[in-house]
Amino acid sequence: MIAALAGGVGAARLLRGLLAVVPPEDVTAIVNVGDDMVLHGLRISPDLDTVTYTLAGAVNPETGWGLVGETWQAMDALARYGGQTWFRLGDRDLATHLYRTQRLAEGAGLAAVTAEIASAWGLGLRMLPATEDRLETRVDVVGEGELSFQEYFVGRRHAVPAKAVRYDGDSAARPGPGVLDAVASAELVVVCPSNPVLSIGPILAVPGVRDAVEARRADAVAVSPIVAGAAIKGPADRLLVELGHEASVVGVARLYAPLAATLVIDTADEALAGAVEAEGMRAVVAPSIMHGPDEAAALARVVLSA
Ligand code: FO1
Repeated sequence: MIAALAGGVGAARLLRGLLAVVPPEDVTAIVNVGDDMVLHGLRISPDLDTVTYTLAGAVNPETGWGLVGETWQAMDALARYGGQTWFRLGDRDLATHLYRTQRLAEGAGLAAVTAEIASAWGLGLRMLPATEDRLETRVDVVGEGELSFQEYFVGRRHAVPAKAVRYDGDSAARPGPGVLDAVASAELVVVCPSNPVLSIGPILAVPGVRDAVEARRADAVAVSPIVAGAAIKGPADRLLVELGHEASVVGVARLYAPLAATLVIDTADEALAGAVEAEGMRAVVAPSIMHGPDEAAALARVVLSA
């Protein structure tokens, strides 16, 4: 079994590649919930939904989130009242949040509800929330103070400088059902190409998870989310610099060396392979930008053979 630490878009694309080369039931995705939010009274889990929709082939390919071919009647009707339409919830996407909210209100756990939603989309992999407890990524923005993740990411289009990130609730959060077992029993642990601070960080911040992953270091492979000093999508490069790290595969290696023995870096960073190895990780050089399913499957094969 492969246990993959996953955030949003980049992770979903690699997972799609993994599912093309191994049986889905051999894959367990441990997914970030630090982006989760309650809005309109609804429980919204963006990374769980991005993984679900992408693997179901239903994600909006332009944005990497939400459903393809969406309509926006509810948002338009909400605008009439001056309601909150800054966070775009399509009409069919709303059904996911309505269902999740209702099931949680009935006492179901987020892991159980996630499994019901994944099954309804015909997915065979296991998707585990990193925790079922409250854990909220918060970004301290220069001149504005602390924002919730979505206020930073969507509200400000992450175009504001961050001076700190914290994971509110982390000390009290417990690993979600199956998380520690999956990491301990996996043949391979994969750190997907997600934002190290905003997506992988909140997973590792759950007490017990970082230790569990570090214990599997020899069987862990990370894929760099930074290529030629830039993030493929999102603010990872700028944020790393703002927080005092280096926005390069070497900077990623400094963060990931305790977690994984191997770092997959893009061919554009081949010249930095030696510097990555100087940080204590084995560097594997391979094309790592996944425009489509074929490239995702090829990268998955590299990860599996690394
Ligand atoms: N991202 C945006 O940039 N704008 C949005 O209006 C937006 C709405 C949205 C609704 C549901 C959902 O699951 C994700 C949504 N996202 C939106 C993406 C989301 O902010 C990010 O996917 C993650 O939280 C970061 O990976």
